[in-house]
Amino acid sequence: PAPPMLAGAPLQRSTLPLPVPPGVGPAPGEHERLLFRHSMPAPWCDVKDRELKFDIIPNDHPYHNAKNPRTVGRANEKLASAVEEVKKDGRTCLVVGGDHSLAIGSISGHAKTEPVIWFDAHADINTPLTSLSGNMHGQPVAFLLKELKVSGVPGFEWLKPCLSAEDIVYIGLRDVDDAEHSLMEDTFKASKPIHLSFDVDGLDPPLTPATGTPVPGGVTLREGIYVAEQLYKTGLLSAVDTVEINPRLGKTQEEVDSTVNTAVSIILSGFGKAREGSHSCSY
Ligand code: HAR
Ligand code: MN
Ligand code: MN
Ligand code: MN
Repeated sequence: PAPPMLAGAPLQRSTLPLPVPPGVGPAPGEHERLLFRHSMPAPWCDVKDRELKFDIIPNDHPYHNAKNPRTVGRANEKLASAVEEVKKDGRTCLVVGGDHSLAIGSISGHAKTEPVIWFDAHADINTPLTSLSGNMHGQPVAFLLKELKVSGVPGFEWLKPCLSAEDIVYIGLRDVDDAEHSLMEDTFKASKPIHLSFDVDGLDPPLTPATGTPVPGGVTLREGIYVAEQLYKTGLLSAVDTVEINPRLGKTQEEVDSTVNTAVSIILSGFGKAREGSHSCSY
């Protein structure tokens, strides 16, 4: 479809219902019905709606620290087939959840599995053995990763892990359990040196006014520093560019200073300076 023309389009207040995990909340179909009722038709999209009904499996005892494994596993099996069909039909698939455990089925069904951007405050990489909460929405990445070899979970007999650690990019993490830290250290011990090419205009313009081609709506300083800190912590950062810093373009000394100071704080973070209150462990 042609790209949407959004300029001037009136903003619609979202009235979407809260996400509902499989098997919990509104009766089957109700969630989708609500969503359908409240959604504004997107005129540039040819939308084909479908509804999945999930069974609640009785006596669904925990498997180690994974609660409701059969119910979640079968629901995901169904979801995986549905996503597969949508993709075979040549369509873009939008899954409206539901908690994050649905990524197991959604990503498996997609299965072309190009890189996955996991945008989340959480790493969701606990296994049934490491999870403290028992919540399966804290575990989908572990189920999907070939490296972690999660197996034997009832309800997931159908599942073949389809992701490699190198296929995952995390953005936004800020609540990671200790066990997840170690799993990530072991699993994402990626091998290749990393090159960070950091254009300061990726940041929000007020942070670096002395740059040639500012674009509104950029990354916050906090986010930028976070990225640099995380890359440092991989131990693999082997080259960093910081580019488009142009003091001549500052209209005042203050603009020059803020641009330079911002760039310096990114660089320092990339080379190991931790903010106060940062995690003290080596991850
Ligand atoms: N790490 C915690 C756990 O495993 C919290 C996970 C919370 N996960 C989500 N999805 N809300 O991202 O229980
Ligand atoms: Mn999540
Ligand atoms: Mn989360
Ligand atoms: Mn949390």
